[in-house]
Order: sequence, then C-alpha cells, then structure tokens
Amino acid sequence: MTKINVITNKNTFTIKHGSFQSDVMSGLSGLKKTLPCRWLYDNLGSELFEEITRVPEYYPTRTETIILQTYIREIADFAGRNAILVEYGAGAGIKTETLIAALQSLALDCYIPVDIAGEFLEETASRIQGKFPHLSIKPVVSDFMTDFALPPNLLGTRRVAFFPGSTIGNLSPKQAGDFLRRMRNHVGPEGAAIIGFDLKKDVETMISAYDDKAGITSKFNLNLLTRINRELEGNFELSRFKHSARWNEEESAIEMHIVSLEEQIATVGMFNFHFRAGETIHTESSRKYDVKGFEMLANANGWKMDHIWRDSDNKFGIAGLR
Ligand code: AVJ
Repeated sequence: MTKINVITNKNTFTIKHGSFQSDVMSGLSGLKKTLPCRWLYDNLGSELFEEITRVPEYYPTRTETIILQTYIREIADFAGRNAILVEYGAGAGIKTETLIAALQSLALDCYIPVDIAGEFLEETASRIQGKFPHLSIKPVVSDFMTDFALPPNLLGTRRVAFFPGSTIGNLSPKQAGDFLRRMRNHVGPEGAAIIGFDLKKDVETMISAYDDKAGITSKFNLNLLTRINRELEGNFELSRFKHSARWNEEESAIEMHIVSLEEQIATVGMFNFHFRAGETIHTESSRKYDVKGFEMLANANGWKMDHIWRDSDNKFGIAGLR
C-alpha cells in the first residue's frame, strides 16, 4: 500500500493512501480544492441523502422508480429467467420496496450485492433474504471501482449487472469506461447490464434538484466539513461557508461546491488551509447524459444498447445493455 510521509521538524506521521485523511490533505492542498464525493456518506450523510430523495425538486430517484414500475415486465424479459443479478453499490442506502419488488419480478436464482460498506451490505442482504427465503444471496464486500472477482460456482443462467440510481453519473468518463469494461468481464459475453442514468435537461430543473428549497442538499454537502472537524480534528466554522450547485456545460455535469464566504484559514489537525473569499471546494460531479452520448460510452466499452426505458417527460433513462 502506498504511504505518504508527512515530515515536520519533530515527527514523522504516516498517512494511509486513499484514506479520508489523505484525501482531505491532498484535496485541500491543490490549486483547485476538491474532495472525492464518496466521503459525503457517513451515517448522517447517508440519512441526508435518503431525505434528498424525498424533496420535491430531486426527481431522479422517484423517476427511476416510476420507470422500473412501468416497464418491469419488459425489464424482466430482458434479464431472462433464473438470472444471476450483480448489483454494484448495493448497500449504499436502504433498498426501496420498488427495487425489492423488481428483484421478485426478475425471478432470480442468485443475487450478488456488492458494496464497500460491509455493515450496510449485511443489512441489505438479510432484509432481502427475509423476503425471498429461497434466493441464493452472496454479498461481496468490495469497492466496485477496483478490480475484484465474483464468487465461484454460481447457480443460475445469465449474469446481469445492475447499476441503478444514476451512480454512474458520479464517475468521470474514464472511470465510467473502466467500470463498464469491468462489468463486461464480470457477466461474460452472454451477460447483460441494466443501468440507470440521468438525462440532460433544462439547467434550472437540474440545478434546483441539487439546491432544494428546504436546504437538505446544503446540509448534506456541508456535513463534509462537520465530518472533517470530527474525524480529523478540523476547525471549520460552517457559518463561514455555503453550499452551491453549478452547471458545468463542458463536463455536462451538475457540480456541488462548498464556497468560502470570506478570506479565512481553516485548520485540520496540525495543518492550515487558506481560503480566498469565494474560493470553493468541489465535492461532487453528477454527469447528465443524452441517450446518444450514453450509447457511445457503452459502445466504446464492450456493450451494445439493446433497450432504453424512459419516463414520459424524458427526465431519466434506464439502459438495457448486451
Ligand atoms: C446518489 C450519486 C446519484 O448525484 O444525484 C444527490 C447524489 N448529490 N444530491 C446524485 C446526490 C446531491 C446522487 N447520487
């Protein structure tokens, strides 16, 4: 494992590469301050995200649910009977009843939830096992952005990768490409994938989804500073920062930023970080695709778009890839 040695005049500390601490230290030291969005999801952050899915402005979760409900028979036909479903990022958040109902309609032989958070994953697995006593469930604790193998000797026929929630939008084009190829390796040449992605639309609708009137998304974003204060002995004063949601046309992404309201210095452990007035920490990108763009991404990484299911307002898409 790569380590970064931080040398001061008195002591040498070792910081584990890829840890929260190392990401905060390097993310706040650069010319452009940025933090990986996975750190938004501590306990409170995960609860706040659940709350976001219920605010009126945040359309993705609810729209994807409607599409799943509307087209579940077609989606089940696409997956085929006795499939092995591999769900990436499955433990993050409570499974909605719709997703569970979808599992039922899919008539699966085996369900493989993959997530880095082992605790959540256990919860998800046992909850689903309770509803489907005869389903073979094989949870895999892994970061789905790294290479990992599926359990051997799986029962069932075709393997189907499932990646709902437009989580793919958080990945850069390179990461999304790597991920699609990994999925292909996991399911093999006869396999399939079902992926939810958010569609590009008018900027106002997209921005308000990430800047709701009730201020839940703002709390969700600023909670990252609270987490730094708690876990890394930071002294961020939340009242001196604000949440901001922005549209980046070149990246076709909504970005969340934490904006410094004034010039200030914040301390994390024994390090000082200077902020200019208006300087931001970029905390998340949520990419929005059009159908053609998503199809090109799929084609370039080992897939053909076989189906596209959408809501009547064209807000969200679920792609069936082969
Ligand atoms: C869970 C990654 C799909 O990008 O829409 C919601 C996270 N961030 N509001 C998204 C999120 C701010 C969400 N994903």
